[in-house]
Amino acid sequence: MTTPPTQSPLEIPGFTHVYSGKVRDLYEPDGRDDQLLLVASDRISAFDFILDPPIPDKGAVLTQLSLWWFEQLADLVPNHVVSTDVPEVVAGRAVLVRKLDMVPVECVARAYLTGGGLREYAADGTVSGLSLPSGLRDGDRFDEVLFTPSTKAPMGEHDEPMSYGAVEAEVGPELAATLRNLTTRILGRGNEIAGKRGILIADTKVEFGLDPAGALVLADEVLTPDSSRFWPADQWEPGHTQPSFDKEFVREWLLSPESGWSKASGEAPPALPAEVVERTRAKYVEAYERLTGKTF
Ligand code: Q0N
Repeated sequence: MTTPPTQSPLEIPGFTHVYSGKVRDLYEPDGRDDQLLLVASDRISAFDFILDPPIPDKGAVLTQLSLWWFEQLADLVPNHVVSTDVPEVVAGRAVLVRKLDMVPVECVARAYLTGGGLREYAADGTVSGLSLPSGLRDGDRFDEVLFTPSTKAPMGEHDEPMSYGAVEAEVGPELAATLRNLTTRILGRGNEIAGKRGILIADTKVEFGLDPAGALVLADEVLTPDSSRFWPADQWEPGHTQPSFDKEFVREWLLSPESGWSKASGEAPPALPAEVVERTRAKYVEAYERLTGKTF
């Protein structure tokens, strides 16, 4: 099932629109087939809905954060970025990238127990098939970062957990081991850096591709609030759902009586009030500024 984007894609001179995801859009430069323009929109999702209105500057903040992380990770893995010299209409929120042969696995690493990992643990005491000690709580930190891959589901469907053996069968044991190693090291490095700035990164999803020479390259976005769970370190308290760094106000308002919306209704949520939009924008900017030490 694919939910068609509500917004028609932007006209970008010199580029042809090729794909729209929930939050990002892909364009191909006219006259070359070895690059793509990856454009981050200001769209925000919660409870599996794209909300209205968009969050001003979200696309630019997340693009700049991803670029900063690519630099922090450059000694671990090469990345797909070619240039940030992009058309004026998408300045600051787009990157020109190398077109890769994408690896058909969502590479997820988890440093803390929550979300889908917690659901599997509650059901059978494992996370991604690995037996864990009993008594772990929502938000507990693992002794070591786990690799918990999933399938890449089409838009509108949920990614399904994939066993490590299924990854080996899909891409071969050598590439599977490299994906596991790189994905867990990316989250490990992310937490070394973010921890000093008061942010915990509970888990993250990264995507890799192979370049024409067969080298593995980090693609998509990396260690952003859209691909990861960021938690404020000073509020970390295992035993309950941790506050989400970025979407706390959005979720809180949608679930409150003020919104008049019921999650169980299946209806699209109402438009966010200006105050919720502004406070959410401020959280994205805060994450960027705390992590990078730069002013947005
Ligand atoms: C690619 N996706 C999934 C857009 C991004 N460097 C690349 N080369 C070839 N294909 C892709 C990339 C990248 N990045 C990645 N689709 C195509 C991520 N999507 C999700 C939706 O928004």
